[in-house]
Amino acid sequence: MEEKGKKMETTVIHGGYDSKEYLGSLSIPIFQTSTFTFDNAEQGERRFRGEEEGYIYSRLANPTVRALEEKIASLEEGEAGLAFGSGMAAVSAVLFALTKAHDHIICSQGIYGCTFGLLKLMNEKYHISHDFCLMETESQIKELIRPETACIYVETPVNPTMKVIDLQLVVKVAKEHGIPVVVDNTFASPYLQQPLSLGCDVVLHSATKYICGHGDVVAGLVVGKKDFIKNMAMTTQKDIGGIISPFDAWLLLRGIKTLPVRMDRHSFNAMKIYELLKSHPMVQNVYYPGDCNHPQYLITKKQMKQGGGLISFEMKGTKKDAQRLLNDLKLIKIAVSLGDTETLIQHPATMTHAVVPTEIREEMGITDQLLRLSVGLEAWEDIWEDLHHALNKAESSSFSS
Ligand code: LCS
Repeated sequence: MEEKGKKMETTVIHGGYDSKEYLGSLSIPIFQTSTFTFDNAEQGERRFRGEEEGYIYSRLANPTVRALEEKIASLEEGEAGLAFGSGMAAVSAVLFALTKAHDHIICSQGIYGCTFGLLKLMNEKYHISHDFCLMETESQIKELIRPETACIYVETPVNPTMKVIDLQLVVKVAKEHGIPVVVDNTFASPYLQQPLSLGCDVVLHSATKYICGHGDVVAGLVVGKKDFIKNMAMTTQKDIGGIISPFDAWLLLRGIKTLPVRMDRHSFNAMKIYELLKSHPMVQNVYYPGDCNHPQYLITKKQMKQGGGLISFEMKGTKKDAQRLLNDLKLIKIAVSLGDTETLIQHPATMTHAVVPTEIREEMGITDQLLRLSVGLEAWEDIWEDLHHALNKAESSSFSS
């Protein structure tokens, strides 16, 4: 394709699409169709047998969706991509593709709440067990490896604690034992981090977040080796069926074009807000991977282009104080999800990670005072004004009480 060897800023715009194939249409058409007609019965048979290239039915493949899959594969520098109707459809399709009953998964300590729920379900229904691992040293990972360990699953930066995991360290141990490494790259996006280029085997996204960027689609994406993706397409995607609609694929293709511009601005705004948050007397701790005081800053520097748009911070006081801060905000919206143009804030202990039992949640570092801020694309001064006002209100009420 003409974008081969080009920079990411060019690939997001031109990658995976050739307008010549679509009557010169600059923007890819939305193939809003459930099925595709065959010229005759024999052609239908050949397509089903895989003897002839061509579309059959939109759960199997669709041209708009295919363009998205090619785009994400080129952005992640992988061989092939697959699109899903949600990030969780992508996570579950990957985990079910890599495991069988009685297998074992090693997982980063700290993952999205529903991924935690999925691991629990897999254990209860299919005896596919898991161990959480800090993944700070090789030996921490090595001591958990068993003959039936089927994959190592890593989220970095971790939702919502913003811990960063050294992917090269994980890959080194995994390769020694022939275990595939799966990375949830949702928080970084391919613009800031490319796990496949660090030796990981599969990368996935909740495309609902930065890939979409505008808060109007729920979707998931997976990139990996051709054979693995082909196998998933024919099994855990085709037969479980968590596909994306052509219109949502088109919205993602549109959003992706501005991914680098948005990520630069998200990161710039987040750094500004981080600097201000850390000096406010009502803030106990702030976690932002782009800051040189972050405990894993050297890893961030090695594997991420910038710190990204997410910050988590602990308020002084109690759960009630954290909730009151949310209620005192005006511009910043109280909502789960992240990576949108709007700045969003949520309380992980009672929202995204409410399903995680308290004891495990605390081990993950999710306290009752922790808040997660997805810094949007508004002027940082306006975002700060809103936060500052609410923090000052919290400070004055803490003095008066
Ligand atoms: N992986 C990560 C890291 C996520 O943050 C999420 C969703 C998913 C997978 C699942 O993606 P979905 O099915 O929602 O597209 N995270 C959310 C969050 O932090 N707030 O709301 C959803």
